Amino acid sequence: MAERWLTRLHDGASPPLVMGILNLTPDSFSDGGRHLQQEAALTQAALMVAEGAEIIDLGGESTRPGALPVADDEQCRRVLPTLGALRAQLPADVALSIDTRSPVVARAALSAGASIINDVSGGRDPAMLDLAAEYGAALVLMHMQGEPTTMQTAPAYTDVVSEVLAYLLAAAARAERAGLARERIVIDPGIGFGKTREHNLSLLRDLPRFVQTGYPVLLGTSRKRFMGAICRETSFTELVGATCATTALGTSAGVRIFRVHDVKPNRQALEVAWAVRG
Ligand code: HH2
Repeated sequence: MAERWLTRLHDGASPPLVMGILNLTPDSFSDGGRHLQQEAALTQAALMVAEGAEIIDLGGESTRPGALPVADDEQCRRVLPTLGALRAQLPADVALSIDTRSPVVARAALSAGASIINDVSGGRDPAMLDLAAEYGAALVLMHMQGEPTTMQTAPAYTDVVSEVLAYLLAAAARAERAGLARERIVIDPGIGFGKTREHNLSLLRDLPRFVQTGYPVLLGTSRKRFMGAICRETSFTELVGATCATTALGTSAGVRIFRVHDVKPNRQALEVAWAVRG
């Protein structure tokens, strides 16, 4: 367990980690098109690291509700040059993560210097699990009901928390059977991925059940629409305070990684919540 972020992830005496979001897409829901020029992407990544992000998560495919899949070669075209430049420029202890459902894209990213695969399909493609094991990469397994194109049409569960938990435990067991070390597996309930507002709130309320699995938990609520509905805010970029509320709650519950667009305010929220937790 050589990497610093991984040691910290499992060190109960260290505060949670921040994963800064770098979407290299024209159409992401809150920051689409903002980092298409490599210069802008590098500047944003450097800012997030200066503000306290230990991980940068690069993505070339939006998975917002209604989004269509993006071909592997197009994802690679969007992500690889910036990933390579970041690996050359950023300190070695800043980890790079690739947000993709494609094992082809993930393999290219690992070869270019990424060490984490963030798979919002939760390892549906067994080749992703084999790939993570082959590279000794960390793997984020996120729960999603359905596909981005249709997932918000009519999400339905009998017991959302139990079903999401069971799905993630089964995915993690498959990853371990594929040969991935347990300490490199991270689970994520997938806030907003095939879930109504009530489903999202139930998952947030029951985060301790995810923490009790023993796998480190990642939470991704940043600027998400269900919070805008709660606080009557229509502009995504105005949801920083709302995101920080969930970061504080998640810290109290034992979440270990927060995937956010706005690093500094979320780091403040988690540090204060961490200090209170004692
Ligand atoms: N949410 C998004 C994308 N990737 N990965 C994980 N592990 N958890 C999440 O909650 C998560 C994720 C969606 O947010 P964003 O990247 O801001 O938007 P888009 O998918 O439109 O690029």
